[in-house]
Amino acid sequence: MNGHVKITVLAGGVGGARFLRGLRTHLRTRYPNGDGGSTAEITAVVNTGDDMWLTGLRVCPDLDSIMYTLGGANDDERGWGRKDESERVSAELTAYGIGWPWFTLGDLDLGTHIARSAFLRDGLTLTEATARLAERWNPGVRLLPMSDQPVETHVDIQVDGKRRIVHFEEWWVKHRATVPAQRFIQVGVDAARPSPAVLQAIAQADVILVAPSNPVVSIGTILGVPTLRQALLAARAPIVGVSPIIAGAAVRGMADACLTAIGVETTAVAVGKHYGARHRGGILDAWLVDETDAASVPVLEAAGLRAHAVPLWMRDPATSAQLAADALAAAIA
Ligand code: FO1
Repeated sequence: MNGHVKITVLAGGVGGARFLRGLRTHLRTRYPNGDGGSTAEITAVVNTGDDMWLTGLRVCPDLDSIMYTLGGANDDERGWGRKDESERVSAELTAYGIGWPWFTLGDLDLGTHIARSAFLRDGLTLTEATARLAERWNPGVRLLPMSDQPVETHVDIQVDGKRRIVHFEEWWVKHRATVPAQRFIQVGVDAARPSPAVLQAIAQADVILVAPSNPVVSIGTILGVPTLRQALLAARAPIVGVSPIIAGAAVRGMADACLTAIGVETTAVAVGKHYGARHRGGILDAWLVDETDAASVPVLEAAGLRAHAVPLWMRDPATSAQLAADALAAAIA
């Protein structure tokens, strides 16, 4: 591929952010532009199903995870939010009894939510607001919300003997996904459409990657936006996915709780089959599994998926970059 290779990545929060950081590192060495950057163009199509209005502000967890991580401002230990954070305003909000006391909006993080909400109130789309915020962080990746229309993941749970439908973050953070999710509801999804920028990023990509994000509430939510799946099927680019499950365990978060809720086994094979081979109505041309799952390669091949067993653990920027290189290699294999 010539200099201006275009890579489009479907991504959720933390797993997506690390994968994008590795891809950026790899492309800076593979397609250097002479001053530390890359001639390659990376576009992330990001899940907005975790978003919510909280204390009057629009909060976009996955967009912010990726923006902070690529901007070098994320808290790597906690896995979300800003490093060097403080919580003075959050304590005031709790004192006033507003917001979610179990969902902390840090002082620095609130700067992002206030700025985003101001842009939205000025009439900018979420795509435009995201671009304005990202300018400051110079992430080296174009961040696109999957849609400019709001889509919120809500979860139907049974807690204290009562059936309730709660926002995803309540299930995920307050309950730590320990109460079984009966089903996920994508509020607003019928009225949502991929933005023109998203459709263009899919159509013009040389390679499309599915990051090792939560296959249900991140990648699944993106694929649930009407007409987005069709755009993937029509794309000329090969589509390569990276398993978020290694040796039968979720790498991060509680993806297993989500997979169980939709009746999918927590294995690299089951998730690969869940996404499906593109020539059989699914979205993948190739699927990367960890070396510990190498025995599953023939099973995946039998399901019509080209499969590659490579190291999937993203321990540090170097291993993340190698994973990105392996994913691109699988695209042109
Ligand atoms: N995760 C937590 O475990 N506890 C929190 O208090 C929390 C606050 C929070 C605030 C803003 C934000 O963008 C993300 C936040 N997260 C928190 C992480 C969030 O649950 C995840 O980023 C994703 O939604 C799931 O991947």
